[in-house]
Amino acid sequence: MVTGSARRIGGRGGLLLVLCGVLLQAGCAPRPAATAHDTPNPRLRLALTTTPDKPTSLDPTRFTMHVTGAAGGPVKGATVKVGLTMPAMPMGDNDIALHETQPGVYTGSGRFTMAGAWRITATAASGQERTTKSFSTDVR
Ligand SMILES: [Cu+2]
Repeated sequence: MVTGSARRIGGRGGLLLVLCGVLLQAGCAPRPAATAHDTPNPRLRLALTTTPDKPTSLDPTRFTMHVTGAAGGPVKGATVKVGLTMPAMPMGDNDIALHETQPGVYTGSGRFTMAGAWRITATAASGQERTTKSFSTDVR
């Protein structure tokens, strides 16, 4: 008989798996940070993530923008870019065009040129629709 040895595998291991899942979700994607330049458009919604979540100055950062319409579906064929500025000082133009890599998903890479608080100003255009949305991120 071997049934006895199989008891109670799992209890504690299952709890550890749950804790790890919670920690993995606690990343720090760029936070929406509305400015006077923002022009919210319910027919052109923008959601941004960066890779890595917390960018490092001078290393490449990948920008991934999900563009969705009023019904939540992907918006294909849009023109999407992000501009990187620092609220605290002039840093010149740092515009990055994003290219559609999956339906409604636009990606591109660029560099933050110093550590500190940066603003990411995203603009998208599709047909007659336009939108501008600002995000903030802390670069180390
Ligand atoms: Cu600066």
